[in-house]
Amino acid sequence: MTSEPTDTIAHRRNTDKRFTILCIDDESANLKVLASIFKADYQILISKSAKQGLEKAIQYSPDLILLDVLMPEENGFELIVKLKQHSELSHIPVIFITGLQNVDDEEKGFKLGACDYIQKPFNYSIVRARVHTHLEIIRQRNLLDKFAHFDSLTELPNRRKWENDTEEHWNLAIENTSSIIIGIVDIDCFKLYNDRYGHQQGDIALRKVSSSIKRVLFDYQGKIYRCGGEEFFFFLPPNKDTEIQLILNLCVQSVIDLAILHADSIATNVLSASIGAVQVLPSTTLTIKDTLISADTLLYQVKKSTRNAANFAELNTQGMLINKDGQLIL
Ligand code: GH3
Ligand code: MG
Ligand code: MG
Repeated sequence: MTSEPTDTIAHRRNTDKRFTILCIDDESANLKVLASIFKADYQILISKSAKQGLEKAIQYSPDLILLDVLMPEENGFELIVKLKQHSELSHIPVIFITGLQNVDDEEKGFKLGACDYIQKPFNYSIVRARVHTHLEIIRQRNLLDKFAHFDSLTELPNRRKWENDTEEHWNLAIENTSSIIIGIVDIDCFKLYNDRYGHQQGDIALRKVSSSIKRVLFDYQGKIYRCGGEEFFFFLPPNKDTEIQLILNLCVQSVIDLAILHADSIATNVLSASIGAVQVLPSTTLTIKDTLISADTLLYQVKKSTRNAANFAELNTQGMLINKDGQLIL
């Protein structure tokens, strides 16, 4: 075992307390060494058995797992199989740390899904360098994921994320026989706003409008996505019709409360937004697309009348829109 190297610039740059490493080893001395190597840089969790390790992985969802191969009861090979089969844990990189010198064991570790294999006794610098390398890959993967799923102007999740999430929500709602609310927000007379105040001011307004609606929806466990230029899709969990209308009115009001002057608006004298939303009981006979078309129909009605308002209705299992008075909307 070599002595701990002095701190280097490269090492300091890699320090990131947001990362959590779970170390699983039946020998306390090994856990102590691993903790001492990483505790200045990362959050460290330790487990003395595979069983406890799995529990901690589920509870804390670490960024990286350092796993001993030889442990009594359940060994590291058995645990990695469970980790890779677990939908919430399978993405977590696992590095085996082992006293086994056998090439076949190393090959087995990789075949089971390990991303690296480090032999004991540890060389501090090598363990540290390898862990840093894997965390750097995770950092870059997270960044790519962020770019792929977030809109840089508003910092809201984007259409791609919406498509992933709606499908998940939709299938879960079918499983639980529970309804969901899907809606569309569209800024009123935004072309006229850009024309009068310039595109740059338009961008600033877009950011303000989206974050004000995001805040309201967040209070009711809702989530908003930027799915077009000045168009946003959102979810809300199921609720009483009167409560939903109230939440949607709060969203509309939150935009008015920003008091962004819009002298050319035909709706009012400040920037405003219109909303169309439907509550639906997802089933195999309806699709997310049908629901969005219905929300768009409701939005279009607002745009044709006052703008600066929210129009809400139920979409029944036959795909018909029914308003709060029980009347069919065409
Ligand atoms: P309506 O009330 O009927 O929705 O009218 P509108 O003018 O808002 O609708 P329209 O679809 O005619 O125009 C949308 C405008 O939104 C046009 C486009 O320049 C503007 N827009 C879209 N994306 C952005 C953006 O990222 N930044 C800015 N500043 N403007 C955008
Ligand atoms: Mg618009
Ligand atoms: Mg539009």
